[in-house]
Amino acid sequence: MGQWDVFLSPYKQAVDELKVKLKGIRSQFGIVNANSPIEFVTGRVKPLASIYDKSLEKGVPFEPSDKLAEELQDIAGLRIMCQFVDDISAVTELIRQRNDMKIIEEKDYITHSKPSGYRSHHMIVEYPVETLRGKKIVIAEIQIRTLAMNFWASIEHSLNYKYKGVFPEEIKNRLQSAAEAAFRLDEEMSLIRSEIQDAQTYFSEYKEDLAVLTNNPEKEREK
Ligand code: 0O2
Ligand code: 0O2
Repeated sequence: MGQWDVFLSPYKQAVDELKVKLKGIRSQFGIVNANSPIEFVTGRVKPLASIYDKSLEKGVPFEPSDKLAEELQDIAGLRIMCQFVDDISAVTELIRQRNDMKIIEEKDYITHSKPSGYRSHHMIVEYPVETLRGKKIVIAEIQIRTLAMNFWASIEHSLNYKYKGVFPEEIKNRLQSAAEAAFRLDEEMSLIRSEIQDAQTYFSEYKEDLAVLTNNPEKEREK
């Protein structure tokens, strides 16, 4: 195993464990027939090429070290997608109440969006993983955002990669107006939130009833 593999292995473990735990929140809402504030969860260990880019940006030597672990807080990254803006504070509250991770910083890019137009709530947490050499505390970044915020951020991220952060004026303006459109979409959806949630509850119950009728107990639990 190379030095990087050894360095990154607790991060991989943290991402795997946190993904299961955060997806678990969604399942628990399903079991009690409540609308989950979590739509879906993704996670990744930052690829080495991105670690390299970020270490250059931050002026930290590109080597597996405590310094790098301290400076790059998103080597382990989790992303929680929500349907509605209000779900974001519900999710952050659920995370604040947990005993299995310690929040060390929060960044509210929703009240104060970034100049690019980026919106999201970030939580930097310390999460302990058990390794062969004992307990290791890993720093992880949890990004919480709506589906609309996620759509904008994914598109902007790919364009950023192409233009290396220096966008032509035309693209920059388009991205700004797309960010405003995503903001308005979130607002519009919030206004019909209860209508949407009623429909979703109705559909879940319908699926459950149908599962009972067709005698498929496995499907009955799938919510
Ligand atoms: P399902 O039932 O397929 O939705 P892995 O690392 O491969 O073991 P995972 O979770 O499969 O773990 O991969 P990843 O990339 O971390 O997370 C992807 C999850 O997000 C998958 O769910 C995708 O289905 C889900 N996902 C991605 N985009 C969307 C989206 O736009 N809407 C919804 N609802 N889900 C999305 P699962 O966990 O595989 O389950
Ligand atoms: P990836 O994996 O490519 O997404 P700081 O040290 O606080 O000054 P830092 O460490 O860059 O700044 O943290 P920040 O800005 O709070 O969060 C960084 C991550 O948030 C990024 O990770 C993105 O995932 C996301 N992000 C922040 N700003 C933007 C933005 O303008 N557009 C998009 N699309 N995403 C953004 P990376 O490093 O890009 O890694």
